[in-house]
Amino acid sequence: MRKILTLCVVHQHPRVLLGMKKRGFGAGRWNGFGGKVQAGETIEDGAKRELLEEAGITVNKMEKVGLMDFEFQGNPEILEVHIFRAEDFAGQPSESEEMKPAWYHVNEMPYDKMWPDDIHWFPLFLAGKKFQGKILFGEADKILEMEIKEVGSLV
Ligand code: 6OG
Repeated sequence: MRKILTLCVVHQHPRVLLGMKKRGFGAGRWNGFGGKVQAGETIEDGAKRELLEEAGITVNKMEKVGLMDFEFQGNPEILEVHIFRAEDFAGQPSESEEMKPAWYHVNEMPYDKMWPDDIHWFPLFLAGKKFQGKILFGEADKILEMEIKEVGSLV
């Protein structure tokens, strides 16, 4: 069983826009903005919708830069997360029920308050690379197996 999710990070070098997840899956962690793709929308449109819902900003152009499969031991569901980079946006990032946005300098990423996988792929993201991989998590979201590779293009 696969669940298609989006994750979008606004990158205006040397800063990135992250959001503190206030509730639900990943609550208490900084992350990009995103969520489930709805029936009838493209994955990219889903990412744009989530940016507007969660951060109050509109993005016209984004690029898919990462594709990660996340699996949790004992759970047959695979989270297929499509990771996008956006540079330009319209509007003022603002807090929503789900996320509290903040800018971080790329050298001061709050990795200790992010998903444990992020420290492994964010450097590729920040370097403008494309990447693909899969991670198996165990108890307390500990990484048990990991495979991340840089790729030339993504579908
Ligand atoms: P909702 O269920 O709130 O969307 N997501 C992850 N992000 C990172 N960095 N690492 C993970 O490792 C993740 N698993 C899921 C995808 C969940 C949001 O969280 C992201 C979505 O943006 C396990 O609708």
